Order: sequence, then C-alpha cells, then structure tokens
Amino acid sequence: MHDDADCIFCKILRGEIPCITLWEDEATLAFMDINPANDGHALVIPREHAKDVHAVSEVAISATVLTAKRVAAAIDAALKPDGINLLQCNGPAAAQSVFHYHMHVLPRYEGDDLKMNWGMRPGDMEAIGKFAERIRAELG
Ligand code: DGP
Repeated sequence: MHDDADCIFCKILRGEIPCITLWEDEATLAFMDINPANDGHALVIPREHAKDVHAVSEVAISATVLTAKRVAAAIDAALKPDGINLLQCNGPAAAQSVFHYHMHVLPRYEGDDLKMNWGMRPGDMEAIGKFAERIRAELG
C-alpha cells in the first residue's frame, strides 16, 4: 500500500502523530479534525496514500465513502445537528491543505453561516474529545 513519508495523514496512520480516533478498519481511519469548522467536525481517510480525487483508487474512495456514511450516521445520532456536509477538496484553489485524499464529515447547525472555504482556527482539544466520545458511542 502506498505511503508517503512526509504526509501528515500518513504520519497519523503510522501512529507518529496522535489523533482522536472515531473508527478504523482495514481500509480507512476516521478521526476528529483539530481545526473544527463546527462542533463534531470529523475526517475520513483511506490508509492508502493518494493526494486527491484524481489519484485515489476506486477501492480506496469507495471504502472512504462507506466509512463517511457510517460516521455521518453516528454524528447525526450523537449530536443531532440540523444537517451534515460530506465534502472533500482538491487543489489549493478548492481549499485543499492536506494532500492525502480525505472526506470532511461536517455537522451543520442552523445559522452557522459557514462558507465553503471556512478558514482554519485551532479547536479546544478537550471539547473535541468530548464530542468524539459521544460519536464513538454511536459507532459501537
Ligand atoms: P483540507 O483543507 O480539505 O485539506 O482539510 C484538511 C483538514 O485537516 C483541515 O480541516 C485541518 C485538518 N488537519 C490538519 N492537520 C491535522 C492534524 O495533524 N490532525 C488532525 N486531526 N487534523 C488535521
């Protein structure tokens, strides 16, 4: 499986950088975003390194979408947001900042006024951990 020495998400997959894990299986990992655009913001990545939608394999993208669906259901049950965006960015102009294909599972709340390129600010890690506990409880 392709792995990139310098990729931050590959480092998370290798356990070199910590993350707040929500779900893992043989093909994917789901974890909390450390720069959450909203409460409960999660990411899903394939284990296979590929920089974007053009490079990712059909097997890896399929597994990522299935895990994103599972995580979205858990977020919906745990946090009861008003909506959820599943979205992913390709290229700097589309606001991609980490070049390892990934899907955002982004809870939406009425009036949150989130724009497509939401900008990054560090989250409160304790609060993120608490949201993760609630989502994990729904993942079983
Ligand atoms: P994008 O802009 O679509 O490439 O999204 C990358 C996301 O990854 C962004 O929302 C912030 C998040 N992120 C960046 N570095 C880390 C990290 O080291 N850990 C975690 N959990 N998330 C990260």
